[in-house]
Amino acid sequence: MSQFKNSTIYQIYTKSFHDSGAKGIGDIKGVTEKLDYLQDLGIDYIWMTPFFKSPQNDNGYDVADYLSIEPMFGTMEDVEELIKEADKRHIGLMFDMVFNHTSTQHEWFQRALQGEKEYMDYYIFKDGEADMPPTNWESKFGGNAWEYVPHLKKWYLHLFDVTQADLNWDNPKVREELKEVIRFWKKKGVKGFRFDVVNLISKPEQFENDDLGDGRRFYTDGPNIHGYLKELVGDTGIADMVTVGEMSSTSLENCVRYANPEERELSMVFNFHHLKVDYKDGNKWEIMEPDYAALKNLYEVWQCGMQEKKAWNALFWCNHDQPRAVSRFGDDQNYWKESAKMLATMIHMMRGTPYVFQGEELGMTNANYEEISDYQDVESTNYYDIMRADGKSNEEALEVLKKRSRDNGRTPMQWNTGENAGFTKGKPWLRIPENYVFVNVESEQKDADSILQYYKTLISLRKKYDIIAKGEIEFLYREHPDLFAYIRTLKGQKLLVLNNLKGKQVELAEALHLEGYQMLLSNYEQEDKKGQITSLREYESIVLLKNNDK
Ligand code: TEU
Repeated sequence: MSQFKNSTIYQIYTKSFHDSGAKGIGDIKGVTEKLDYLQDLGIDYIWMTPFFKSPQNDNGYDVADYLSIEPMFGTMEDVEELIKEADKRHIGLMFDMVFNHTSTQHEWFQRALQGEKEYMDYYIFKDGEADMPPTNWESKFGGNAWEYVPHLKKWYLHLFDVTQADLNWDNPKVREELKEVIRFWKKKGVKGFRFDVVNLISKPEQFENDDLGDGRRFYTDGPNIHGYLKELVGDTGIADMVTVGEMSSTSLENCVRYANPEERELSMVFNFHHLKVDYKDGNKWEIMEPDYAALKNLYEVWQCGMQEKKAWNALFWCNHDQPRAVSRFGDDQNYWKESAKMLATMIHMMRGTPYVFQGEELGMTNANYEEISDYQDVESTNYYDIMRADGKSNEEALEVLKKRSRDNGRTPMQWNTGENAGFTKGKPWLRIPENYVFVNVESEQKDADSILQYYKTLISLRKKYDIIAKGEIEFLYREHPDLFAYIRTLKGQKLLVLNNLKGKQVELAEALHLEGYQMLLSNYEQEDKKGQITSLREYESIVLLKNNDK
């Protein structure tokens, strides 16, 4: 079996994990110091967000040199030490490759700015007048996606921040440079890679206005994307390592190719459709309650669609770009523990590889900031200005950020009840939510019923029962508004997973008979059910196993 199928991957947002000193910023040594915690949790791989040399306009997703370490995070020796120490604990490291764009501080871009033809071809420069961007495409962080360089009389494309210039993958030299980056880190002992927005790398031949949208339909899953991925993976010999591609606004049709072992592109993919079910009219900055029917449907379509073509999914609720799941899809006030555990059960028992984003295993919540000055993220501050210019009041704009800001997922890891939640001895770069006094590692390690202990169990079940990694999936109660249920099957064995998505009790129309089933896990005490289940309590999850009928 492919090694990643019964694995769990832990995502570290380097800047917010643990500061080994008093800088107020998480660093590489800080990760090494916490490896025992991660080993105890039972995870197999760590995906670390970028710590390469970078001006940090987008917290490291603006890379100025892929082969050197940003001093505030540490040194190359620190990285080597981390790889070695992780290896001792059977934990593999996955590094984050941001190959759609570089920082404008990167030497390639700086040389392009000096008019060196060779390096101008590394990026996407178009001729034009100062008042006429080549197309009307929008940047993902707001505003037009082109920036004018007066002395060159040219525009360059930036799908993200103006300091993140898109690379020209149609230039074979660019592709060779990026392969060298992979080879360099592979040689250092890295066990896998995460590829940032990798389905945006292949741009169209013609750049034209988008009369229907923001331009994404022209460059998402672009014309040469599968070829470029196969070349990158094949030429660097990483087809058998763990790789995951972040796929922005992608389609199932493309993902069954990206993540099908026969195509030799990637091990698995992140898609985000399920994380847009609370966007009103698809707009992230318009608040809406989650549409749970849509959520259920999306999971079903993706789980079954990927299974049908033998492609593999990454399973996740949280990452450094998303608000915290318990605040978003659960109830962090009235059913904090129950709903955090239910959300975890939902995805950990599905077909795919689960990702745990730092602090998710503690039930960390949204930040609940009251002031714009608390926010640091470039997307949040840009959109605050856009919302204000569009006529929203300060309070209204802050309400939106409270729910939608990426900083919700980036607040420092909560280690203990001490000063700064044990994250740093200095002043944290981002304000720590007040609930750290009870949402923290140390307290949850002492509590047998904690969210942390529950995650440990989920992770270990995947190792213990093959059916979780290998079983077929089929969905049950498909039209039910509140129940999210599925069955996994493997050689006559059955794993039944029932989740109540809501904070109200659900009665089953027909009692579910438990004969032959063994209770593997639940987020509630399970007193005698008298051989059947007739209802599920608020956010209740139940996992049942039935062995081969002989
Ligand atoms: O994110 C890609 C991306 O498009 C989104 O997750 C984006 O941040 C969000 O949808 C905007 O609403 C990746 C990285 O994960 C993110 O941190 C980087 O900022 C981005 O690429 C650029 O490198």
